[in-house]
Amino acid sequence: MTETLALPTDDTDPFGPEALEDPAELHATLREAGPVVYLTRYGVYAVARYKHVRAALVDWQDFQSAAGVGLSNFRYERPWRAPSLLLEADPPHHDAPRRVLSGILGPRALRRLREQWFAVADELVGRVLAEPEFDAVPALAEAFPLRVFPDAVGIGREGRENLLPYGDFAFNAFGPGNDLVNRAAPDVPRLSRWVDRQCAREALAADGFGARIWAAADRGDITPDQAPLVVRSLLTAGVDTTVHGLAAVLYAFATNPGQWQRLRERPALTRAAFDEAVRWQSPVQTFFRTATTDTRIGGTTIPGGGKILMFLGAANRDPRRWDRPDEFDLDRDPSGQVGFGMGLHQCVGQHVARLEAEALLTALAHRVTRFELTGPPRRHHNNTLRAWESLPMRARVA
Ligand code: OVM
Repeated sequence: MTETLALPTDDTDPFGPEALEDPAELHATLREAGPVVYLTRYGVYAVARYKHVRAALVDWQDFQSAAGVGLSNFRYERPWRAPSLLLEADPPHHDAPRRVLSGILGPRALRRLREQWFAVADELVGRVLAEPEFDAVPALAEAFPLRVFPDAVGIGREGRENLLPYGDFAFNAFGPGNDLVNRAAPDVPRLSRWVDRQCAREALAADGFGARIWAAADRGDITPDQAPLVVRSLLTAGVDTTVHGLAAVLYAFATNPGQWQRLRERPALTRAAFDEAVRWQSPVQTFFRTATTDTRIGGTTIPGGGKILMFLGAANRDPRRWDRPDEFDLDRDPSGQVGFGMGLHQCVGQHVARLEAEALLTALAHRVTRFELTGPPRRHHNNTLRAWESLPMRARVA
């Protein structure tokens, strides 16, 4: 006889203010309870151990994205906007847009931006460090991506203040319709109209990521009606993610001055430092999948159409996979962390994010000997992002 263990359940709201403020306790509870835990509040299946999160991420056949990667199940509910051709699609439809964007955002294609982004970072850091104290969220984590990324996409100057609120809403919209979603809802039609207008060929500069997406349509690599939606993916996923990734690494160094010293001694650690910060903070905390058909995870059968909530942040601190998981440590090898996902849908913009981090950290390492928090850091709550509102800091300069 096959032994069947009762499926553990949990009634915590992972999108409630307590869990968003500090998810560590919930993560530990879910990891300890078993490979799969039924979340009674939303009727979804939580996966928090590294092994099973990773397995779900790479198994796109059994865990589809086309029914949405948020709580909403597109089999039964109408999404708030036309689904993303990348994020909310499965093979074969997913593949042509993915191939096009992978080329445009790949390491080879980014080489032309490197020198300029390092110069912009240097100039920005020089200006910020002229003040003895600053808030690293607006002054660095927001300012740097907003200086380089919209220009790289090739959108106009007007309305760029819409980018962060739009991204914040898109990441909130993967969760339940709670206060975070409802408070922003009145602005969404206006924000969406603005974003959609930026995706048109005429709105985009001749030499940016956006124009390259349209050029791919001209070549027939994607269709002309796909091009604006691929541009929209850049504008949705490319700003808030990097802002909070950079905030994570700045927070990591402000609270681990010995690690900053190590980085300054060995600049080659810069790239691993960003990956370790992404592991440690997991700026993207969660994504859902939908069971394509009845599918087993660690002895539990997920019914076809059931939603699986993958806790990337919990997997990235699973003690079964990581030694001293709660420590930010440049000596560890962070590769294998799932903060960028894994498999077919793994973050297509990760090379852009890494380049931004390398430029900013390099500029800071040239001047700053030590960061110190000067007040309490404050979180910004979002249904998907582990985000920051404020990181008040002082930087000691060489
Ligand atoms: C998209 C997209 C991709 C990744 C994350 C994301 C809002 C959106 O293709 O629009 O979050």
